[in-house]
Amino acid sequence: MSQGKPKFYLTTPIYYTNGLPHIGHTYTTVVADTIRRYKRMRGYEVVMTTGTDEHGVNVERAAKKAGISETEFVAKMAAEWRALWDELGLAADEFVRTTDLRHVRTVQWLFRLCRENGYVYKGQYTGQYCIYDNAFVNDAKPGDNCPDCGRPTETITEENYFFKLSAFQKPLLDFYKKNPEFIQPETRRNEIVSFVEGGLKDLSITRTTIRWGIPVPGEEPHVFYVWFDALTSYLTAVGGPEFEKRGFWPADLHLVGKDIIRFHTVYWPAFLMAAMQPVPKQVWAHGWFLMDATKMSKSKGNVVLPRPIANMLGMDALRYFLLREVVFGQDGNFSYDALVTRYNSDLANGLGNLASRTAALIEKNFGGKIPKVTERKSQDEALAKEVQSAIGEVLENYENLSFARALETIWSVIGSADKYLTSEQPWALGNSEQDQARKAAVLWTTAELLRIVTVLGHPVLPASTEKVWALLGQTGSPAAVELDGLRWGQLAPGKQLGKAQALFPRVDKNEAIERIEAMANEELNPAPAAPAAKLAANATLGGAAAAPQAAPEKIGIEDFAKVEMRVGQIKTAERIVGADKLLKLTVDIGTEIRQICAGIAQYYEPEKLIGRKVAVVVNLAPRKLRGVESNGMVIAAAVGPDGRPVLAGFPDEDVEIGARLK
Ligand code: ME8
Repeated sequence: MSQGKPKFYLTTPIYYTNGLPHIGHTYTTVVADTIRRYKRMRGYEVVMTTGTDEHGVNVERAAKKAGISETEFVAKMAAEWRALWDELGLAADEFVRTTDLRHVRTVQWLFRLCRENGYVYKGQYTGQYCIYDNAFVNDAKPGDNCPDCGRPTETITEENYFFKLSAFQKPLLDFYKKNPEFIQPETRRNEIVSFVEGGLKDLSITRTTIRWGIPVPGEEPHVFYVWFDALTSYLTAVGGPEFEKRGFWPADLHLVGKDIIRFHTVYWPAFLMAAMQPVPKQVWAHGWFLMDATKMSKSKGNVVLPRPIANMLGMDALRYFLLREVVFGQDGNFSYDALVTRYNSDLANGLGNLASRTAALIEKNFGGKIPKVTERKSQDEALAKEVQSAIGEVLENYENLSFARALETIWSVIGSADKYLTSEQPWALGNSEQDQARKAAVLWTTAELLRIVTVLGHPVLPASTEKVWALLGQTGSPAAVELDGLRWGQLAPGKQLGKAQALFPRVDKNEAIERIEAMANEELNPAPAAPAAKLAANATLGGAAAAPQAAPEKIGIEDFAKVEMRVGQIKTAERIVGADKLLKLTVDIGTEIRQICAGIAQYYEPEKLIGRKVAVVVNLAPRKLRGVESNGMVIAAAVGPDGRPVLAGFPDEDVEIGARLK
């Protein structure tokens, strides 16, 4: 079994259940998943945890709004988070929900220890509280907004249990000094050290104004303050009070966004010191993915969702982009344009092209069997040397969580292989013995390079490297290769290549972006289930064999009446940069002027549309197309096999603008 293997425990934050995962949450989880895979390939027994942070006033409110109990609400949300991570192949070993009984016990245990050791007392607290971030805002006055989210704070006075954080200023500073690796990256470390040097105030860790929380035993109505509860989940995941049995505590690595570093590097070690329990070894705070230079939030309408990207380009493409685009630790901008550009250049033209080209050449020249090398030239040796030294570099970069650099190195090796093929031109060689020998040397060298790239790239590109692995005729999975034993020269000749398969089909940038955005719109503004779909679902539930669908389901007049269509007049029309198919229109619908995007740019000249009367669906939820808000829809017929749009209109009558279509 796994006895004797060194252990490695890493965590993602446990995410709030009042929203669904966006690209920011996906980022941290992708990083954790990549480290998990990498550490396994280096011989570690790894536990990675994630989970959901389910208590607090936000959940109380959201459940009330949804008209269900908190328990039901969080169960639903936790199931959605878990399902999405599964769908995206981000497989944590443990998933902690803060409503789990095992977690409730751990929190109560940790509190008892802190209290027994004299670090907890009862007091009155009055302060400004941000209900959105579940945190008191230090030094805020009534009327102030929350510095994090900008929303108004509320004044709260209540009896709380306090944690004597002030007693930990010196122990924490000593700890940071003795463990310079504890806070990463360096800049964050400096920030935290000066924050702690500035003095620490005691911290309220219970609430009586909130109902939805873990009860403080024997002290009801006190429930735990959200951070005392949430941080403890890291211990829950690996055994709670009995953590010693599993042997994974203290955690090797807490991965967090920079927004929550203080909680992890000040409060958390202090709680553990107070309870006289081991303190984690490292907290790594990465930067934010920004959209249009601001942090994503649903209220700003600028969230990027992971599922549509994974559906369109594959999850590996998203993983690659997130890790390659931004230096780990710094902020970065997310853009669909950059994503698809990288996909086409690095994955389709880079790795994908090298793999299919190499396989096709081996197929053609050696019947699909990896050739045997009989003689080497200096350029073969040079490439071998480059790859061998890249192995060391990549491992070192993974070890330091320098993902972008690890990938840069791997891709520079891919680039060298392309150059090597171009200069050696194995396709131009003939059938003489000498030419055959040269072809064998060149193609073995390229295949060996590809094998090493596949193994090195596996932690980041788990699904597609499995495919390349099979294509190279290798058995098992690259995940089973021990990175420490990876060397140039291990590719055995004579192996039969696997079947060719599309790895990263090239995509048309504009089309791909439009499709991703359409899927994202659908996910953010789901259409209510159509009666037909509901009926079909019922039939299946009833156990009847799925009957072939006959004519489309008829809808009642009341369903039709839900669609509000009006006569509108186009006031302005212009093309949208980067979106060949879309026109941005402003349309007068009688009561207001609306901005509407229409997919008609390839068939209508914008200038000729001005003044034209069109049929408009006016009660469609607003959505963004290629980043441009569209508030309504212009009706067109789809004509011919290409679905050429022909605008519906009113040529014969002088209809009034705003008239309703019935
Ligand atoms: O803070 N860019 O949960 P949360 C990069 N429950 N990462 C981002 C991001 C962005 N734009 N947005 C979110 C909580 N993240 C608490 C944590 S832990 C004991 C309790 C990631 O749902 C990043 O890791 O607000 C950030 O720290 C985390 O999601 C916040 O998730």
